Amino acid sequence: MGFRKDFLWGGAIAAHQAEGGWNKGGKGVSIADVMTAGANGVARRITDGVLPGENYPNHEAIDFYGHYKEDIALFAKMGFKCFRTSIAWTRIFPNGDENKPNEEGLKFYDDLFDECLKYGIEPVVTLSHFEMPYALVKNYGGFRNRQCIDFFVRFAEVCFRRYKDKVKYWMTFNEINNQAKCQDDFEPFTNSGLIYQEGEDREALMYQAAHYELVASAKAVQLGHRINPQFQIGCMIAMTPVYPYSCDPKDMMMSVDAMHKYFWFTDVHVRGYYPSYMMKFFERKGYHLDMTDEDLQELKQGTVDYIGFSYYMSFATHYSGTNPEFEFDYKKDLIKNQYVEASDWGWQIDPIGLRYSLNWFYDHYQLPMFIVENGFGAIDQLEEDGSINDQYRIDYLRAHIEAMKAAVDIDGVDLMGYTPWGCIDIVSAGTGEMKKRYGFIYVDKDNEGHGTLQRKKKKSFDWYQQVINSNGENL
Ligand code: P53
Repeated sequence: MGFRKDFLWGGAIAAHQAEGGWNKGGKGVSIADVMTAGANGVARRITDGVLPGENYPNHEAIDFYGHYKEDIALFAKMGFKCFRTSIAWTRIFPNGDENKPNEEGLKFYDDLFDECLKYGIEPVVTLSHFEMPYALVKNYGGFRNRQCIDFFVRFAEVCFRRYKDKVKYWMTFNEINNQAKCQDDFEPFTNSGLIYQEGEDREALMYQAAHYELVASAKAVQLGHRINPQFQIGCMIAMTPVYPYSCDPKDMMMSVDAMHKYFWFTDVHVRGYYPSYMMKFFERKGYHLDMTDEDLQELKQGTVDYIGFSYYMSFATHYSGTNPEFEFDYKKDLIKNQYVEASDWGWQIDPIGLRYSLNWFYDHYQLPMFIVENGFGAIDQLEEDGSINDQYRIDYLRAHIEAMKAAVDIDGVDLMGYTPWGCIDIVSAGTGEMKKRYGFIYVDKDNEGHGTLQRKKKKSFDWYQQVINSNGENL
């Protein structure tokens, strides 16, 4: 009973939210470098390149670029078995379309992974985590352009070859399904580098970009397995289950369609083909996507080894009485769940939803799963004696680990590991804030960018150390 003996306890970050050093070591401008700071309810703006006078929180972030040795030593102290981060694409290919990689960028990740391995910490690496080269957006239109498949695959190949003896666990595209929210500007940009023109069919464009990414992912998976057959290459899905608001069969069908629209991506990654409901949907909509026979072949041959996913919250949907086809529209059909509480940012807290999600994935796909993000974004208070008593974070994580345990012990799902998000405080992806903190380690920096960048353990640091130490028994 309990978690596997080799359970991968760790923590997760992404390059653009932590590293800073946005123009150091030959790095190019990424899409995260042109996003301003927002706030709760205030969207981050996407500027046309890096403009003077704007506040770009990712430019310095927490300077993990300069502090990684100190930070990894702290992770080792907590007992991390693994550490998830991403490789900033622009450190390797500053503009995305070069033929030769940037050696200084490659060297940085050699050092970073060596530092992890020195402590027996297994690197878990995402290739594309909201940080594609901005030049690919400007010059190619991002993933609306088929050429981006080749650019991504070249990037993946360089990383696989260079780190083949240092990194075993990989993921291709972070939260590839976020862009299902295609009527917003943020997700299609962060996922795919899409900037919509006036009058464009946002939905059709998003499906096209997602298709190219799925092909790029499948090609990378095949290549990775050739380079090192030991590689475990996963997909990465943002799992936010959508419950029916009531047992009204109409609400249930809304939930079915919502789950289709959010999670068909997983079908393609795992099974290697589009589910029939999506083919019918494209037909009904009259979408003629650029999807060649060769693409479909690639998808079939490049299926993933495991399902990596993030879990923060759940949603609920109801039938509004206006769409007899039960066609889910995230702008209209989501509803507040009265049975659960929410964070200060309105994220509904639902640990049982994690058990449900593990079951849902396992029922559908029977693949090993890796929870590569989970956590509680909150405002932390520095007490007068310098301590940070983040009991609320401990409570959140404990409840979620208990749910994982139930899924393993009672339901028998196959769970490989758990890497809570933002194991050290970093810049929020959604809002660009520093004050939305997830870490076991506090970083002295505020929303305006002031602070010493000094690191400090929170109460949750010792708690998580004890969780890892007991393989999840001592919560
Ligand atoms: P922040 C939306 C919904 C669920 C997860 O998010 C999301 C998002 C996008 O904001 O993103 C993931 O920082 C993502 C991370 C991100 C983390 O969740 O907005 O993979 O990069 O930081 C938390 O609180």
